[in-house]
Amino acid sequence: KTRQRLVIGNWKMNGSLAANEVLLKGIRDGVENTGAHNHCIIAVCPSFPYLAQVSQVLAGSSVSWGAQDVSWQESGAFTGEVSASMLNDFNCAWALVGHSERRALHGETSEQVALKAQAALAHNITPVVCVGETLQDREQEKTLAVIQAQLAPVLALGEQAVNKMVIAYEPVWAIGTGLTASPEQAQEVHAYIRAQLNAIGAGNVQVLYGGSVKAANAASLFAMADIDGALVGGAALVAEEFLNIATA
Ligand code: G2H
Repeated sequence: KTRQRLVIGNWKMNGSLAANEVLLKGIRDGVENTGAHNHCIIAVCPSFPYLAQVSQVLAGSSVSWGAQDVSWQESGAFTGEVSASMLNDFNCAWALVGHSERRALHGETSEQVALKAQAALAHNITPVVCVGETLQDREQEKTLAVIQAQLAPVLALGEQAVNKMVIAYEPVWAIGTGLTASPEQAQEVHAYIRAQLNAIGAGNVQVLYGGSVKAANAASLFAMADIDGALVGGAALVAEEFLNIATA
């Protein structure tokens, strides 16, 4: 594979100043000691209030950081929202957009997700666009149709934009449940996403897998032709486990 590997920790709504300090130093120092950054790009996405802390602790290290969401608006009367230019102030390299928890719990639509990706790009932040089917979708054999519908407004932004993105495939039934898609199940969807990307001339975009990734299953997932890394939730909250995924 010529595409650079990428492992991103999505901390979700976890952490505290004290706990983050330990975790960040563990990751930062562990990356240097293991040389994990020679294998892949490593990043963490904390909750918004901790971006300042993360940018301080990780400054000058081989670990980058990002946000778990971003507004599609520039500024103004959008209570509770955080803009891409604000993320620039904290040197965020990444912004997750369209995580299934936001789609499910906050009603985010695929059109809104595309707008968020566009807003991130406008501020030189790499959007990590999350897609994935529910268990019901899968049982009704709608997986690929759901992925296609979720990707459509994003792909409509065009080759130039999409080439600056990362896609994350996260089957909803595998998120935080301990259930993981088998490498073959994941690869089938990754290959489909790759074909969609290829069709608009963006075949080299990194496609990450997410959903109960841990050190024990990372290597077999990463061995698949179209899996370029992982978006890691629970296992990203323990430095050693996260590093073992990055070196897998
Ligand atoms: C999927 C993933 C990270 P977890 O949401 O985005 O979380 O690894 O806990 O399933």
